[in-house]
Amino acid sequence: MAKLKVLTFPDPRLRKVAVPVKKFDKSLENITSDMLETMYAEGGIGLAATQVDIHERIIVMDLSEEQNDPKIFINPEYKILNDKSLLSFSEGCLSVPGVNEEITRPDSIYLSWQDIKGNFHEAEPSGLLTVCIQHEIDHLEGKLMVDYLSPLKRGRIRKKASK
Ligand code: GNR
Ligand code: NI
Repeated sequence: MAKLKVLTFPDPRLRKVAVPVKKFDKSLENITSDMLETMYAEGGIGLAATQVDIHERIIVMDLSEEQNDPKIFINPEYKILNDKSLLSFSEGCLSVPGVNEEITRPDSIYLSWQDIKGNFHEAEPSGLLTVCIQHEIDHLEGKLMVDYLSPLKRGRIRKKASK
């Protein structure tokens, strides 16, 4: 196991689009294990591979209070079921340290993914999981929470980060 370095905004590597995982092998197990170690060490509730400069469609998450319920999502995809059902949540990001901003996202989604063995799963999540999975899938698409903010706010955050 190894703790990995988390890239921070405005690092251009955070803008890369991740490719699907094709091989469900020991190397994938090692990556997810390192990602979980990194997420726990940094105090995050989720982490996308993009954030540790691995550009494959891998997400780890732990939404439990005790931080003892690790979840792995490989090749996750979602569809918005009802674009009128929205949820506002104060989001933070390990790649945008020190920033917490209210972001509004669709609350009603259909989610599919593969597990570490390559088996397929689907769910209709609600609450924090819908917020977090959309935040993480954004990372895999090279998108960051700052992209939802006004250009003025984004500029201020960039300025602060470059000091
Ligand atoms: O630790 C994190 N907390 C969080 C809070 C609200 C919405 C999303 C998140 S994810 C974030 C960790 C992170 O940056 N994942 O990409
Ligand atoms: Ni993030």
